[in-house]
Amino acid sequence: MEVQKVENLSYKDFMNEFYKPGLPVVFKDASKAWKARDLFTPDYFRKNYSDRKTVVNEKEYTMGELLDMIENSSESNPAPYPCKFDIPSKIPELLPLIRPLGMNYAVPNWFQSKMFPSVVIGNQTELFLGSPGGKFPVAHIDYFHTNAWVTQLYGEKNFIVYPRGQDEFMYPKPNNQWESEVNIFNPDYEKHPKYRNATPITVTIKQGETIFVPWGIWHSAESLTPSISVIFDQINGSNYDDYVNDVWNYKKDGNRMKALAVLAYCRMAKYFCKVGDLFGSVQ
Ligand SMILES: O=C(O)CCC(=O)C(=O)O
Ligand SMILES: [Fe+2]
Repeated sequence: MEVQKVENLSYKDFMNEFYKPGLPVVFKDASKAWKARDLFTPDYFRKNYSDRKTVVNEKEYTMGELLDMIENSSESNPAPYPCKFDIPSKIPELLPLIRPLGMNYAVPNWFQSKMFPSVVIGNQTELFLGSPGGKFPVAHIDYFHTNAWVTQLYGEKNFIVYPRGQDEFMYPKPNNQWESEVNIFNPDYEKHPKYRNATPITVTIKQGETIFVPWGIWHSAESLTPSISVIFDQINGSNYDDYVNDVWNYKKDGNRMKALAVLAYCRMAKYFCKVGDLFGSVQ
């Protein structure tokens, strides 16, 4: 498997060639739907949002502090990665700049439906800041069977994806099946001999490009330069039942009544979202 880069792909061809078979793909031009394209730079965030705060590795930083760290980081001494800001709660001013969120490809997305509040479980719209050598801490499958869309708005990042069917080579953690025990950037083959059979595919996501990471695909990432990305999640009729099942498994051992109420709500919402799809209401 290789990750193709496409341009001017029709929605129909995307659905048939990549979405339905669950293959990752890089769009060279999807982000032209967003005002954020060519606007997001470290200087833009320093000028406008220097005071916004987020927590990285349990420590609170301002955007300005993080940008300083990123500017001064080197491959051998990288700033922490990823530095994430939840866009709706921390920098809501960015929302109009990343509309339509799905760039006319990540549709339908039931997380965008009025049936779901933006804070619903598994739904994230985040700004990621990184610097050269900044590696995602763990190879993983995204929680809750969501599809992920990662748009590189400044700088470059390597994305590492694995073809489906390589779970046994990835050594899922016994206490967390979504995360790999293998340090894929420096594998220990004595400890994880089957990882030799894994076939990681690395693709460089350049400024303006977007990678679609279908649910269930092992992946990780590494920034190559100072880097700004926007990441959001997608659910719809194709992964919704798995999503609901994951939400149930996550919640069932807590407050049982609450978990049952969430389950009932999710099941009911499915029918409203399906009807919405018929009318193309979710963009
Ligand atoms: O762009 C990246 O660093 C990878 C992010 C990712 O895979 C995630 O947040 O789940
Ligand atoms: Fe991920």
